[in-house]
Amino acid sequence: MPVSAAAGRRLVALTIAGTDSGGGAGVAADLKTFEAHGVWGTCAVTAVTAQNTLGLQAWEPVRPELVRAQIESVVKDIGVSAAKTGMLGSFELVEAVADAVRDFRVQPLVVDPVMFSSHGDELLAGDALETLWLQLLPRATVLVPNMDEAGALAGFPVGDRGTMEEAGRVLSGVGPQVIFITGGHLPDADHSPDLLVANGTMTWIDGARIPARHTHGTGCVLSAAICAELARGMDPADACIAAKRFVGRAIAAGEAVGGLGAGVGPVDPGWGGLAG
Ligand code: PXL
Repeated sequence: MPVSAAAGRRLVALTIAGTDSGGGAGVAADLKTFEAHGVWGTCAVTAVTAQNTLGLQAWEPVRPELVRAQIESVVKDIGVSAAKTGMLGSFELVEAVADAVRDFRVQPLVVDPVMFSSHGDELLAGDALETLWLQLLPRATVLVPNMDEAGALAGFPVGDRGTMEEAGRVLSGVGPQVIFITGGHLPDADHSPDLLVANGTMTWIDGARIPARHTHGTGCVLSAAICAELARGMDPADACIAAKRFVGRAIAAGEAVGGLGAGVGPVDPGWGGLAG
């Protein structure tokens, strides 16, 4: 297992996210991804969802004070090498998480601006966007929106390479060091390019499109893999590229077992991993 040279301890990543009872997304996906990278996973649960491969049946937020308490418990005793945020649900939770990240100096930070579940259910209230923009995005080391999330944040529809680049320009003004906009929904049968905005430069990171039906958890595994690589000391832009490769393997592994349940099955971050 990788150890921190300074402290002689295992590296630690923190996910601040919601649970998925089906184990495919959210905290479960994040902890499995951390483990696959040889990084000790810790969590601050923001919301609990009743969910399976068919959809989201119910969810409830955790009280903001309890979310802050979880972050404080981990930071003050165990220490955090890198953290990520996922489902935050409400503007009260976005605010509580942004405050805790500031107060407990949680850095580097990956922000996955989760807005909808794979089945299209709302996981972030519409009135939370402004708080996300004003309070959390400026604290992000890496911001990882998909095309819909990039559009919601930038304020115009994002549907092709041109609008992805436009959104990249708008979002880079808000503070994240690196922005990685995933192009999984681009109309291209063979390729799945993502846009990396880093150091004032835009780079298209090409990748083969993996024909897959079971893609639940893809975004969570991507942002968790970036977080794990940051915990291991990788440069943020390189971490995005490494995480994209990791997710490709996770999608292929999820597909190989033909999916769990009767609906859209999860990707599998336990495909063999990068531990050690
Ligand atoms: O992939 C976004 C996401 C994040 N967090 C939770 C989820 C989902 C998608 O379904 O359920 C808890």
